Amino acid sequence: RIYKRQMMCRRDIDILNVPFLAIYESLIPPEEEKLRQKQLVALLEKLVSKEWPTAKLYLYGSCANSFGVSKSDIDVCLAIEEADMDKSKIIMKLADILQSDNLQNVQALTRARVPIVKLMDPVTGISCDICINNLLAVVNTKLLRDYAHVDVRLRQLAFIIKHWAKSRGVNETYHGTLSSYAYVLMCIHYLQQRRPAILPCLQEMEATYSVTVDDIGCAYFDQVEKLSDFGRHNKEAIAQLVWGFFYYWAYCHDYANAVISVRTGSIISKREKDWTRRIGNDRHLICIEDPFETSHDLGRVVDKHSIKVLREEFERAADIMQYDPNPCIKLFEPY
Ligand code: 3AT
Ligand code: MG
Repeated sequence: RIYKRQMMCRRDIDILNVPFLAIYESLIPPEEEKLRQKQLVALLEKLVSKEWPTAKLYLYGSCANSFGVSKSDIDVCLAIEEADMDKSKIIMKLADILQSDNLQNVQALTRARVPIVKLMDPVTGISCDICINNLLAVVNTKLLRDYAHVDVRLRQLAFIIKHWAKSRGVNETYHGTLSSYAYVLMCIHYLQQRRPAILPCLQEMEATYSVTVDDIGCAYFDQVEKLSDFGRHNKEAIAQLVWGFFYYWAYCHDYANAVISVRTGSIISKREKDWTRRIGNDRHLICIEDPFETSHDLGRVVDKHSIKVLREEFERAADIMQYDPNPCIKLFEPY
């Protein structure tokens, strides 16, 4: 299946920038929404600090990585040093504290893979998940946000790809498809390997930011304001990039042997990572290396059935981009 089809010249591709940019713009959260999120976080901070004065709250995920579309839930991490208390006890206690205030539907999910408190702000309708000490997620959130500041085309592409994935039902890890986080990494990788490159590899550059979280060293160049003209030699615009992205995942990626690695800015081999066979539930049918937790394959949720669904969706999207006179409608058609 690899290299099955030539990516044909589509002379009208640049006409499609207008509708794609319009979709991108329509997904950007309005300032007012951002303000309400901040107010909710300020309220949570006030309540938490009464019980744990030294604890800190961090936003992570799409509300902080700049890939959040309008009306997203917010993800919050409570950083707390309570050596004598296990996570589920902290979760129960946190739920207790929040319950007593004006918040609605406060639920402690202590048995989930990642224990969280879920709640909703009745004023704004914003839903919020709070986890404990998941600081790697806070750091990978910063990495994604820093990449977004290098070139605006990343944010445009990732919004379109996330919107497509949600419309087509392939953004559901519990059904064996990929997380939003995985899709954003796929976009970063795609823009790193364009020639000329649109994004650099920040982790291969001299580190200006360095932290150790859960014994994992996280270091990279984060002075991204100095890189604002990095991609200037590449003139590809959004429609071309969307097309190229789908074409890459439909017809160019070597699923049998390749791992995409934002950390190195390149492809590495499955053999090198020992991801060639199934271990437990990890099948490694599509391999996306986490930039910091390098033993973690974000494609591990994908199974024999869902890999087929995913690849068919990539092919469908690539073919629509190639042949459909008005791809913006069909591409996002609900599945
Ligand atoms: P949505 O807009 O909510 O769909 P999101 O960016 O919030 O997108 P997720 O809900 O998938 O993305 O995940 C929230 C954050 O949690 C994103 C990332 O910082 C972290 N995260 C998610 N999945 C993983 C993972 N498998 N490994 C490490 N960090 C992860
Ligand atoms: Mg989220």
